[in-house]
Amino acid sequence: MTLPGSRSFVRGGVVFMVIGLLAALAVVTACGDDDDDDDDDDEDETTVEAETEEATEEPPATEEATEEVTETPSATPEAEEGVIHVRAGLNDPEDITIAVLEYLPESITVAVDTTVRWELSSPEPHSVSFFPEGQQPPPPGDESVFGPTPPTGPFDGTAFVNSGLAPLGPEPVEFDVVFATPGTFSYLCVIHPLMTGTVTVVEDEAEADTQTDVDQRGDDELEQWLEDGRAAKADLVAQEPRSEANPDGTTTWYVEMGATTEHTDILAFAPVDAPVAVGDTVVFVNNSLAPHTATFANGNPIPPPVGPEVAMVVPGPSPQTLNTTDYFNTGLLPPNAPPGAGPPEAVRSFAFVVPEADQFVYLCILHVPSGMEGSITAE
Ligand SMILES: [Cu+2]
Repeated sequence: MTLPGSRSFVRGGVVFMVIGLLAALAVVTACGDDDDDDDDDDEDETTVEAETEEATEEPPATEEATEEVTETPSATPEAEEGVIHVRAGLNDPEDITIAVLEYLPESITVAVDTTVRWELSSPEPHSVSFFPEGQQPPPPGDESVFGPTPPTGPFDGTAFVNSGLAPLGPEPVEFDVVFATPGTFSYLCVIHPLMTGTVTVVEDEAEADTQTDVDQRGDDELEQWLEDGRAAKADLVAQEPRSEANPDGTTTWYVEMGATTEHTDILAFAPVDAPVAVGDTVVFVNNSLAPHTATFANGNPIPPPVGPEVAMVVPGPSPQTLNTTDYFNTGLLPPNAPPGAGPPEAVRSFAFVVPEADQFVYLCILHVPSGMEGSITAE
């Protein structure tokens, strides 16, 4: 390949593939975990021994262990003095392509001097970003706020504080902010504009949420968002692909790229379960509220989800004729945002002519860690 910057492209691709593999492993591990591991270092010997004895005396039955794997992960079960845990989004443990774009719960009330600890877990990254009053956040996707700006002391609402986009690998990331000043502070995710939360800080500890309150509300909200997301995924998958007959006898097929509900992104292409023939055209259309790519790697390295290669249109603008050896990338097809009033469909679309009977496999560079991939088989 003779892409500009192809050296970093290859290196990034290799790293990304490794990360992807680790992410897959991490998901499997995380689902089977009981969330105790993170706290082991902090526990005294007595607790560890007690737990070990318990584990030895009561080995979990196989059936129970299997159930645990499909259970929705909940926040750290053990309450810690002065620390409140909040989950920053998560992917549906039963269907990784459904990303919940909410803090769980959205709003919390804490006492002065509480540490709020956000847990950012893979694969869909998020941020916890506080902008001082009067400072507008940049538009979603602005890479200048992808890096972290940790707090330099207790938070009082006057400084910009940002976890940065995380995790960019498989390991969950924790982000702590100590709240020292009463008030209500809003925060958001720099890539998901609808993902917002508030922390209300009160003097009176009796008015503050306990960890149990926070977990319960988080679980209740999560259940609702998952229900919405799973319904939207079912709709996307069940859709008959839109098609048009062309004057020359070929057909143009349309592939929906993802879907969006108020609180979730569906990171999947609508399947093209249709008799695509040699000579037909397949048009990828983004009607969702997230940017996506349609990328045919054909064995070439896939660039990392953050960086200039994502937006690189290869080998050139729409339409292109596919083959099974070259790298094709639509670049970032913009979202239909604001909802239903985004750029014209032509701007959110990219057409490929299918020249031969074969299977053509594609993915979205941004969202392949969340399983966004598909294929077209032409006969
Ligand atoms: Cu995508």
